[in-house]
Amino acid sequence: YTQIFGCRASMPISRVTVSQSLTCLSPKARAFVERSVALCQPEHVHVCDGTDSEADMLLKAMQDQGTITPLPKYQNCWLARTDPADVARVESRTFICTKRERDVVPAAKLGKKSALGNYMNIPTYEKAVGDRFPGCMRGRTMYVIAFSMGPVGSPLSKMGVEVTDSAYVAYSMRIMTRIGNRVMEVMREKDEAKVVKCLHSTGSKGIAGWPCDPQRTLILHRPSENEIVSFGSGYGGNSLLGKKCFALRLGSVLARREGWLAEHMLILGITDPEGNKRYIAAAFPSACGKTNLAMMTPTLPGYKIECVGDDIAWMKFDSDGVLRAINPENGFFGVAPGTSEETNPIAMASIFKNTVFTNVAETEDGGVWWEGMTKDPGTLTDWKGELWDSSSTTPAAHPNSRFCTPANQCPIIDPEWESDEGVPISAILFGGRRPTGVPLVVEARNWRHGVFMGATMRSESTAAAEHNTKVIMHDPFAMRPFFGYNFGDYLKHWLSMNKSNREMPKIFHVNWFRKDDQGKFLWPGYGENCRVLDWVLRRCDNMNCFTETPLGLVPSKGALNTDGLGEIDTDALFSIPKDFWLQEADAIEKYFRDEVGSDLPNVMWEELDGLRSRLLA
Ligand code: GTP
Ligand code: SPV
Ligand code: MN
Repeated sequence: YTQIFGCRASMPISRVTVSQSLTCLSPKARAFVERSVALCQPEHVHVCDGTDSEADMLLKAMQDQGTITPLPKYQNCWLARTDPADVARVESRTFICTKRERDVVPAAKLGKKSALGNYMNIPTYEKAVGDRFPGCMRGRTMYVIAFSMGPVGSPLSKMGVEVTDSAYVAYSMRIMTRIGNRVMEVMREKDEAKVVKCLHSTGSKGIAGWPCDPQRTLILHRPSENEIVSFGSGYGGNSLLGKKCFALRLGSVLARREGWLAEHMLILGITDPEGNKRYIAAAFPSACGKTNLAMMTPTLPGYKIECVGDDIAWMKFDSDGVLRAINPENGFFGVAPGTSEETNPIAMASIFKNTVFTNVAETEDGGVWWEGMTKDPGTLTDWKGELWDSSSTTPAAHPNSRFCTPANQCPIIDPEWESDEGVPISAILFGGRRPTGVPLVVEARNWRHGVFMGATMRSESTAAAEHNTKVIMHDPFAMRPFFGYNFGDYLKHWLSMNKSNREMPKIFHVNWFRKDDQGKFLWPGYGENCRVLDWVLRRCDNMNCFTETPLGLVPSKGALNTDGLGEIDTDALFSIPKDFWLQEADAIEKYFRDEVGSDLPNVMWEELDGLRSRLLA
């Protein structure tokens, strides 16, 4: 055994027991598994077939080791409590590894800490793997999960193989991706050179409770090898490697190479009162409302919303020039706090069977609870396993606690959600949490202005990553933690999408989170957001219902349907404070200069000039 991931591997596969012959894997996937076995030296290899009995085996393994407990109030629901140090993505330990730093980090930041690309060179990568993985699965089971991102066999889908020592990861991958024998079959038949290789270990010597090693956590991506290596964390985006690591970081690299888009976006279908159906994609940063919008119950009569996906969109222009989108995922890994019958009844109707809850609180009758779910939960066991009641001063559920639920349980899952060719996208929304200054909705003047809107997105930080103070952060395209390559090149790629023979979607910026002087939301949000979508659709029909502002087009007076909403301060919702926006323009200039530099396409500078001159006109 020679090199794997750049370090010496030693143990031959013949020394481990294997659940089913590795010949079920395609030759390249099999070689990857054999190299991983040699490196990690597990005692047993389990190749996941996707059957129900396998699910039972994984659940039993997790219960035996104390990772999950049953939730008897519901059908086949489970509660996992993580180590308190392993509760979210760790951006500071997440790297893209390439030969040239410039492939990852924009020119302005070469050799310095960049906010837009975390770079690691190849020797450091090889040393990091060599320090962590040899023998890391000794005495334990390695699970092998062949998975498809997107409908199995669709031309828009991609496949991967994840090896992991975590039963929680194996079980969650069954929900979040399409796995098992049928995927392996397609993998054997198709061009398997592109199969993404994912190596994961919790990095824990033991298996009791929640195995992890936060001090040594690393999440590494090697685009040139189609490889992801993750160590030390069992949580969500750190360990379910199909999700952020593959579908966004490696995905964005593949998308650029192959001429499509891999984005942190929900996809929804919306039918208007005339029966006209369109699809909208929307990028909001983590914990900023994608799942809620994707499952929204519209308050305007005659509207119907259906859900294609709540987190990731892969989009490609077809031969007719129509932008087609698929949801590469198979489940929802959604934020629990704030989810209730009032805010998201559709999620509530989806999640109380076949679901793994992570870091929520448990009720006395074996159910779950989180902040915002109901008024009076009584006495609870909080996410850390301690007694909790309404006098407690800490949250019962972790702010980034989540449900992991099969997408097909969603009562409004779109009939086309698994279509091979994807759904046609009419509009793209960008948005974030902006407590001040930013209007409810603004339409971009054209594609390049829309790209500028995406590039200049900012949002209040949330609990979905390790940031702990509430600051307004730049988060271009809601992709800041997920770019797989140089952001300047990413912008050029987006600009290059605009071709004359294509039906370019209209682009909008939305903000559900503007507050008044008392800190109260100016807009009710949730189901009422359909009023904004109603205006968006009329704009997609090119109706004359807008006025021009320095920021772009906003609804003309009375064009936003606010019937029956009660008191809404639309002036405050749409005001464009000049001083605020001149400062915003300065902040954008500084960001472009300090973070991107000469990699920024000139068009972005022109758009910034345009914004400033419109503000000063
Ligand atoms: P990730 O899964 O981390 O990518 O998050 P997400 O973008 O899917 O966010 P999600 O829909 O789970 O919402 C996160 C938080 O925002 C929840 O606490 C919601 O209650 C809150 N939220 C969502 N939509 C709205 C809205 O329209 N108005 C207000 N005020 N809050 C909202
Ligand atoms: C996000 O943080 O955007 C998520 C959760 O969707 S995670 O899967 O942990 O990335
Ligand atoms: Mn997300």
